[in-house]
Amino acid sequence: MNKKSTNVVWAQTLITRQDREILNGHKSFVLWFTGLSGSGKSTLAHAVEKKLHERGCRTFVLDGDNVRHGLSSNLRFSDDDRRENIRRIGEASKLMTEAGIITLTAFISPFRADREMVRGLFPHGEFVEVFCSASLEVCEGRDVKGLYKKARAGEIKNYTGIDSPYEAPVNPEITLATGVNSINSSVNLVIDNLKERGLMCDF
Ligand code: ADX
Repeated sequence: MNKKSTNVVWAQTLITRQDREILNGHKSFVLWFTGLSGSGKSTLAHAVEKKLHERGCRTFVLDGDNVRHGLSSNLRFSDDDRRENIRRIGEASKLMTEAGIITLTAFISPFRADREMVRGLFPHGEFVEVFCSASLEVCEGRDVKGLYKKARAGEIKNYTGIDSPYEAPVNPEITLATGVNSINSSVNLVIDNLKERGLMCDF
């Protein structure tokens, strides 16, 4: 990205992120769900959020479909626009974690380099990539929004998995086999993994 802002200085704060984490009683970090459309990203992000919320954590979900109605409403689905979409979400997630919030994001985020760019915004260990692994057949079979059908018919161009690529993570922190596992077992797997990483108090 071309940085165009000049003559700006970083403003110091009196309250630090650590102060906020102590007040909240938990660490803040980002859980970055990635996968094909229909692979279960949103469903799982919201289900994990519910579990964390019930246990007293401060959380927020940034969801692809919602963000594209506002923050990214001027972007389409070209490679460049997807990159800019992910950059914005990455920066928004960083602000939210600075505010002490456990941030869950649900975007296809199809390009490895873009996800790595976001990872680079965070201190080591605070970007947790969650790969929702389901085959195109499974996702297309679900076709909750009817968009795969439209893409096959040529009514939507650059549809991920059809005529635009999805680059699976090479070494994600968590892989969820969302084509076969139940929502509940995937949620438990995420929570257990977070405990192992020391990202949660032991409830
Ligand atoms: S991303 O590639 O930039 O990460 P994002 O997660 O924001 O995508 O948006 C994906 C959602 O937009 C899909 O779930 C689908 O509902 C809708 N969509 C519309 N057009 C496309 C397209 N060409 N490719 C993928 N998703 C699309």
